[in-house]
Amino acid sequence: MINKVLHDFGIDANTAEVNPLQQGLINNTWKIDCGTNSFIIQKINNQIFKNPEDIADNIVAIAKYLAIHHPEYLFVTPIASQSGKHLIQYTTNEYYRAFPFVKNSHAKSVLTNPNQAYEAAKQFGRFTMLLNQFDAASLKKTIPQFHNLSLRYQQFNEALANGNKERIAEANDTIEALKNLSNITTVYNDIITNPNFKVRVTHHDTKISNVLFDDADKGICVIDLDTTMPGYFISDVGDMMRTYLCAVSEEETDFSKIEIRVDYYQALVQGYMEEMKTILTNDEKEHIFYAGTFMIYMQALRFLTDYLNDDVYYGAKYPKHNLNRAIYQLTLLQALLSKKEILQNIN
Ligand code: GN1
Ligand code: MG
Repeated sequence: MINKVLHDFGIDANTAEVNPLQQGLINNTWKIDCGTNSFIIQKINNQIFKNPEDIADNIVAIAKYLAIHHPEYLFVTPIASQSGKHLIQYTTNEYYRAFPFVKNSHAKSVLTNPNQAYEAAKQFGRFTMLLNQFDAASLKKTIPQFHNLSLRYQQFNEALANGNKERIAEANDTIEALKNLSNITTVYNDIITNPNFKVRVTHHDTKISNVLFDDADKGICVIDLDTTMPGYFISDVGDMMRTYLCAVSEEETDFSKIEIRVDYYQALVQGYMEEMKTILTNDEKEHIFYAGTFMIYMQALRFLTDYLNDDVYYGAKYPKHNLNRAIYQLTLLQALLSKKEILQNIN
């Protein structure tokens, strides 16, 4: 299959070296090296992105705007196929696209110093800031209600009512702990009715592997715009907190290793605010710490809901995988909340 895809994007499969990249839980990604040229090929998971054309439309709309208003900004756009398409559909479930590989860049799967948090946060901040005058509401919602915390809480309750009974009993402690934190959802409900919270162009997947770095570890640009759509800044800042502040990955099962690194928090907020401080409203600025609680809580709910629903969304590599992922997020949330006094003064 991949050879056909290469051919359709005008890449010579005979000279190409194809390497799968272990990236993300949803799409499949390959790096293609052809002599001095390299490409990224991705297969879109259209169980989750029900209308992959929407992703391509959003990227084209943003690319056009940036080319006019910020031509100096490096924005990685998909390559057109031989027949001029940015996304090729083969069968009902097979959508592929290609990107040029940015020369002298690398992506990271983990952070090893706070400066990387600063650089990444600056890149995500710059992306939203440069698009401040772009009509965010005109973007297509590639996953409707993606970061709607009320809905995630409701789905959690539905799983408690209709999910796997054995798993519900087994996960009782985690379920109760998450129910006790439902005030995080209450704050979200206030945010969405507050006119001082702006709907902005939001990336919605700000993990470290979605930033390209140069050899000197300076951030170059953001990538993976699949979930870029209208949203609130708390999604992007919060997901950075969720994925940058702890030294061990979300797959860790030794929960005693979960700690919040204050210096990374400081660097993250500094990098983001350097770009965003002039456009964020006061109400938004008062919710920087909240952003972390919001995203970690939502991810805990999503993993646990999936566990109770027999892993239909995320899949599982071993029996308690999604329960462990949920416990990790809950532990991370507790660690974050325990440092609230120190962290909420950083802005
Ligand atoms: C999924 O595929 P990946 O890893 O980029 C998920 C995110 C979750 C993340 C948790 C479309 O992202 O929302 O935060 O897993 N993306 C989708 O690892 O559901
Ligand atoms: Mg992604």
